[in-house]
Amino acid sequence: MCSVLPQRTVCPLSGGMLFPRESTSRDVKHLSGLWVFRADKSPSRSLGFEKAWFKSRLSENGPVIDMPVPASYNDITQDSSLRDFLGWVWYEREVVVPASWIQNKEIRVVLRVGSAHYYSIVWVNGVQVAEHIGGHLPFEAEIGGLIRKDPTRPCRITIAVNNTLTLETLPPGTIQHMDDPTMYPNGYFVQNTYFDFFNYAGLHRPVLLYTTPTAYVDDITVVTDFSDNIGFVHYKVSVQGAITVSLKVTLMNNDGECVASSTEQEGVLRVVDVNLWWPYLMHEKPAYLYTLEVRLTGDGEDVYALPIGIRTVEVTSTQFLINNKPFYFHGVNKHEDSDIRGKGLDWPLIVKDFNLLKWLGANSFRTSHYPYAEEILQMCDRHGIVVIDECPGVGIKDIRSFGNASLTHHLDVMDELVRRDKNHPSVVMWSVANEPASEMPPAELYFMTLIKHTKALDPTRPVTYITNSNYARDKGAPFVDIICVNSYFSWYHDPGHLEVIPIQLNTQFENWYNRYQKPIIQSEYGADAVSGLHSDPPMMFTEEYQKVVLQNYHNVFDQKRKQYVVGELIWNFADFMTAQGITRVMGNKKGIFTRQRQPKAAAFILRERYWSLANQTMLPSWTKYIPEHSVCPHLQPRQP
Ligand code: GCB
Repeated sequence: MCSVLPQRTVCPLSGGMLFPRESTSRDVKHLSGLWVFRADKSPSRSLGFEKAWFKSRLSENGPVIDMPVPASYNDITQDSSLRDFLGWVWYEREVVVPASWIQNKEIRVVLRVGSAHYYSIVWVNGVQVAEHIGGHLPFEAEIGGLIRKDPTRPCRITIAVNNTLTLETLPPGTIQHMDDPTMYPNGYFVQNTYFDFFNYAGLHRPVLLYTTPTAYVDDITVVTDFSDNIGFVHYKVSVQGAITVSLKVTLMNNDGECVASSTEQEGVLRVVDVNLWWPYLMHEKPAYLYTLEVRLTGDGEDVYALPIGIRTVEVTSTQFLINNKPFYFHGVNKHEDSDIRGKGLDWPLIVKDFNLLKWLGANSFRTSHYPYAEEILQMCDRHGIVVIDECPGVGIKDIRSFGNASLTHHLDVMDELVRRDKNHPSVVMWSVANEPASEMPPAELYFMTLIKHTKALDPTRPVTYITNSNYARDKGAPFVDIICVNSYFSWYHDPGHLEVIPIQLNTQFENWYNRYQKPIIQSEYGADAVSGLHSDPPMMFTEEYQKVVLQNYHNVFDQKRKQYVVGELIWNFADFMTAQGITRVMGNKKGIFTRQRQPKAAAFILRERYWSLANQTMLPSWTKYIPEHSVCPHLQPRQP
């Protein structure tokens, strides 16, 4: 058995992106709620800059409306021109900052934006403090100095967000101007995208202020390993603002007891009788988390407590191993998507989705097609849901999106993604793209560079991209650790012909495996079903057809998972919104749940299957577990 991921090194640090947490030395002030909002509907879309809307209150230079944050702005009003708006929108919020933050000059005040889609500029009291490209990752600015300049004023935060995509953004898009006056109104333009979800925009994740002392813990990187019953936590702490660094690192178990400690900035903690982090349904105590507390002393005290899980990930030519045991992905692909909120973070929805995942017996998901909120990954850590973490490299179809500017941005996005998510035990693999035109000649150098770069950032996790191209012409496959393949037999190919699935799926697997000898995940498969539409014999778009597509795929998975298929991820967990088009009926209907999270017939098929798979793949030592969510007596785990 040869491992392709033998190294256990800590990746280099340069500027951290630790999730803001309260501690004895840090405060967090959430700015969720109502913000003031205006879309710049001027023909050039640049009136806001010409009139410097950031210099005074937005309400002083034109009409404003209420806008909830976090949320996409598109579905909040009855105005279709706002739903389909292209260009700059302006958000504003005034905050009263605690006096202690102003008075104590030894405090850093940091403004953090969880996600602003797509391109954004931030001002505080009229002064630009940040600019960020990319819609799915956080960015920050230190604003203490600015707000101390005039402590009597509230702190006015203005954020301008632009959803325009270009051939060099991730995802890419193009703006098309329609100049024929006999066909289109004057100045008419539309945005073309090459991906299948609505390009929701706005402040999608929490915006907040947090404090740290001026000497502070800037970043922590953790890599874990174990041998027999000893766990190893390799860690490295990056400190900023301190002349001399003096710190204490304490690892606590989930009863709060210290199990290892050190005073070094970098080192290895040894954990006797380690509790490993196991995926949901693989072990009777899944998702065990320790807390790594870093306490900086000396120039001032800073405390940061990072939840960590001790686990390993490896890939062989036929298996995916977690803690040296074969792991089979039985899970879903998701979207951040719901009624009214669009892509806005919504706790009721998040908790509901996790309850549904557990009901389903799913042990994993892919963050199709962009990084999800950190809050969601924290839930995965806590519940043992394994994650394939995907960057927003979706819809790379045009040869001009393989140029240097695109690649440079793609590398930057991977830096940001790995920096943000490197310490999550639930994240077991990076996906650098979804269905790029990987048969085009420039794809070879592009993906070689991208994958090598990602592996250098994090040598401990496998790297892949999701393909739907022909196995023989795919240029990037030699560089990935795992083949992830999407296919829609009897849907986009041979529509209506369910009988072709077994032979075509078998051929797909054999071709890919024989050529590359790498494990394979069926990273997407499925069929649209409009909830409540029925026909027997099954016809396309009915619940019965979706169900039978799944069953046909499952029969082949059951043969191939004995060999080299290591996972199956249904497309999709829930129905989701797309751009309007003749193949979409109020969005994509391949969900096994509706957009409102009600099950279609396929959900019950999948639930039976996933619990049955869990029953077959859990660890032999785990014999007394009765799945509390399962109502199917024949799916109980095997007895001793
Ligand atoms: C795919 C894409 C996904 C689409 C799906 C579909 O291959 O990766 O974004 O939504 O097919 O339903 O067409």
